[in-house]
Parts: sequence; structure tokens; C-alpha cells
Amino acid sequence: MQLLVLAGALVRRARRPSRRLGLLFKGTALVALLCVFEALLHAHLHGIPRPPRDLDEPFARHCQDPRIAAQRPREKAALVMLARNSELDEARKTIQNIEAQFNQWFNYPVVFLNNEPWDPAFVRELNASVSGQAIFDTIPAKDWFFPPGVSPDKARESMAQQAASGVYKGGLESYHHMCRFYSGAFYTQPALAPYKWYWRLEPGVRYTCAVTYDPFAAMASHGKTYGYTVALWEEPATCPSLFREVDAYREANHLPATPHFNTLLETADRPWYQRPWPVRKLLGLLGRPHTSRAGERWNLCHYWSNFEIASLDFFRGAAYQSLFAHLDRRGGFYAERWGDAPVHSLAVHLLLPPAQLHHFSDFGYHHHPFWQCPGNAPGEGQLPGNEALDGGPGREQGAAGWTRESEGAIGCRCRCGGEDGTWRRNNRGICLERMQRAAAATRVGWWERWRGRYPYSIGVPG
Ligand SMILES: Nc1nc2c(ncn2[C@@H]2O[C@H](COP(=O)(O)OP(=O)(O)O)[C@@H](O)[C@H]2O)c(=O)[nH]1
Ligand SMILES: [Mg+2]
Repeated sequence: MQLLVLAGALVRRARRPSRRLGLLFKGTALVALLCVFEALLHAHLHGIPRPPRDLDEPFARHCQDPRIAAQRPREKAALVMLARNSELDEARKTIQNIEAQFNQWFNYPVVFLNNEPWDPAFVRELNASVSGQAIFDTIPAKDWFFPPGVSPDKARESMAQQAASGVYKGGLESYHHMCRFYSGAFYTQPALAPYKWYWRLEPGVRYTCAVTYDPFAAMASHGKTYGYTVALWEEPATCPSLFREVDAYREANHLPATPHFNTLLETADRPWYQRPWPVRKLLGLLGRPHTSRAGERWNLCHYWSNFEIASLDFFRGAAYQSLFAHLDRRGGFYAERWGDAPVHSLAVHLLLPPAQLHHFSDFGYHHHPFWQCPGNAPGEGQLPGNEALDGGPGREQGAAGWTRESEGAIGCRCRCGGEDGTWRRNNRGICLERMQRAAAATRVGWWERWRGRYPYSIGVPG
């Protein structure tokens, strides 16, 4: 009898922890399930809805006679190049190239900006290269220096640290000033006051197709505000807190996180790799790089700003300048090495609807080390025998001066890379596809994505 009682007590004792274990297991499973559910719901709420039709398309799909487009009145627009006196050769080559490919027909003015007085040799040589008016201006000293709230000594200390830890161009004071200048004061330069549009050039860039229409007029007539070519990932070490600051500005000013803004979040790319709320929140509070306070992570995609055709009115307007003033006060142009490219990209995705952005997919554009090239539209698309395209300064290669034509290509007399001259770009186009998603009526399937097969642009096959 005593033995039976003892056995019963032992069994009861053994059962109790197993019940507790069972409860623990059930509780954990419930929390895990809730987390998965929350993460999926979060991804769903941040999904990018597909518009009923493509909101951006190439402005041209073949050559046009540039003399016809040039008969229309010009926009209030200028090509703008910031340069150093030491970049004379590269600047001249770029101007000769843009004249040959575009400006000899349209004669837009070119504004040259420098933080130092212009060398007379630079002025003389570039004056001789521009078909329109050439304007040489010097940037006011206050626009090429630290802002009032930033101590130069502290900033220099921080830049030395950036250099020591290998931040890309983090140790170059002039580079920091340049990035801050292009992010803000560029737009309010007196030399640009007469214009509504700018086309940014850099010494050394090269256009590899003919541009046979007026891109400023096309931007205006299509209701566009910001035009770009190449999109890439930013160097992570240059801007760990930039996205947090932009998102904090967004929240403080009650701006909605639109689908266009959300294309810049990692949430949009990897719904199956979501972190649930508590983990997200914790990472945000702990100041994880590239992450907002709410725990949303920027995918680091941005448009390369060495090419831009865009509205000066937008960038000198209150909405953009107030965002810039916020960022400038936060000091990240020096405490970190915020580039103007991510600043512009985050701003246009925050402040503009997707239809106001334009990919100049029909432009062949090369800035070392990356390029895009649209290939050549077949047959009559190249306007064989067109006198304006066959002759003219810099077009001496004439009738035979373009690489192989191919079906679906949209360029005009391009010289693209690759053995048969049909390469479209030398980067994978992943950021481009992500950033265009709010404007694209069709999506890349997971299979193509997995194989790295992306379209060349919205409405243009790869
Ligand atoms: N005047 C002037 N222009 C500069 C200076 N640093 C950079 N730039 C210009 O700013 C633009 C971007 O500079 P770049 O060296 O090409 O930078 P990256 O394209 O980011 O490698 C180019 O147009 C340069 O000519 C500078 O110290 N003075
Ligand atoms: Mg450059």
C-alpha cells in the first residue's frame, strides 16, 4: 500500500513540470505565431501598389531630326558644371561631347561654377567650346564652408576619423563642402536664378548617344520634376544616420510614408525576411545604421546625382529647402559624409509622386566606373542619311558611327559597350527596379529576380 502511495506521488510530481513545460511551449508558439503574423501584416501594409498603367516611359524610342525639335522655343534652362581649374582637360572633353551629341542643335547656355576664382585659361578654352552662352561664376565663400552650428575644429576631427576608418572620401574637406553645396546652396546660386531647369554635368562624363529632342521641353510637357539615369547602392559607411534624420523630419512634419517613399525600405524587397515589431522597434531605438526610429531600414538605393535633369523651382522651393535646412542643422554633412545623391533621392521619393520622376533610359551615359546605354533602335529608327546627324562638329564618324541595332532598343546612334555593342549597362539594375516600383504597372517575377533578369527600364525590355 505504502509503495502504491509513493508511486502515485512520484507520478504526480513528474507530471507537474511537464504541464508547466507544455504551457511554456504553447505560450512560446503563440508569441512566435503572433510575431510571424505581425511581420506579414507589416509587409502587406508596406506593399507597393501597382498603378493601372506605367507612370514613366522613355521620351524617345528612336532618332528624331534635331532640327525640327530645335525650331520650338527654348525652355528657361541651363547646363551646369561645377569644376576645378585643374579639371580643364576633362571639362573641355565633356563639353565637346555634349555639344556633339546635343547642344550644337539647341545652343543652351552652360553655367560653370567654382569655389575659387576662374583661371583665365579655363574661361578662354571653355568659352570656345560652348555653342550657347558660357557663364563663369564663383560660389560665395559662405556656401562652401561649414554651416553656422558646426565647429570647424570638431568637423575636421571627425573627418580625420572618417579618413582613418576608410570612409569613402571621408577625409577630404572639399568633398564634404561639395556634397553640402550640391544638397542646398547650389539651387539658390544667383547664376541660376534666371532658369527653371538644370542639366548637371561633371568634368569627365560622356554621353554615348545622340539626344535629338529637347529634354527640358519634354520634362515640362510630361509634368516631370526630377530626371535620372543610373541607380545604385550608397556606400553604407558614409551616411549611417541619414535615413533616420529624413524619416524624423517626415514624422515631425506629418508627411505620409507613401508607397513611393516605401520603395526605399527593405520591407518592400524582402517580405519573407521581416523582423517582428519588438525586434524592429528595439533596433530602431538602439540607433541601428540606416534605420528609422520606428525600425524601418533604408535599402541604400539612390540615383547617381552626377547626372540630373531637374526642376530648379522644386529644389529651391520651401518643401525641399526646409528638409535640407533640417539635415544641415543635424550636422551629418561633416560628422558623417552625407552625399548629395542620397539626399536628393530620399527627398524626391518623400516629396514627389512617382509620376513626376523620369528615367532618361534613352540616354547613353557614362561616369566612371558605371554606365547605361539603350542600344540602337533598328532600321529607319536611326534616320540613315540625316544630314544633321551625319555631319556637324564632333559627328565626323557620320553614317557608320553607331553600334549594332537590335529589336526593342530605343537609342539614337549610340556607341554602347560589349563585343557586339549591345550591352545595356554594367550594373545589375536592382536599385533601379526597386526605385521605379511605384511607377511600374508590371512587376518582375520572383524567378526572374532570382536569376538577376531585370528589365532595362519601365516599359523597356532588358
Ligand atoms: N570647384 C570645385 N569643384 C569640385 C571640388 N570637389 C569636387 N568638385 C566637383 O564636384 C563634382 C563631383 O566631384 P567628383 O570628384 O567627380 O566626385 P565623385 O563623382 O563623387 O567621385 C565634379 O563636378 C567636380 O568637378 C572642389 O573642391 N572644387
Ligand atoms: Mg564625378
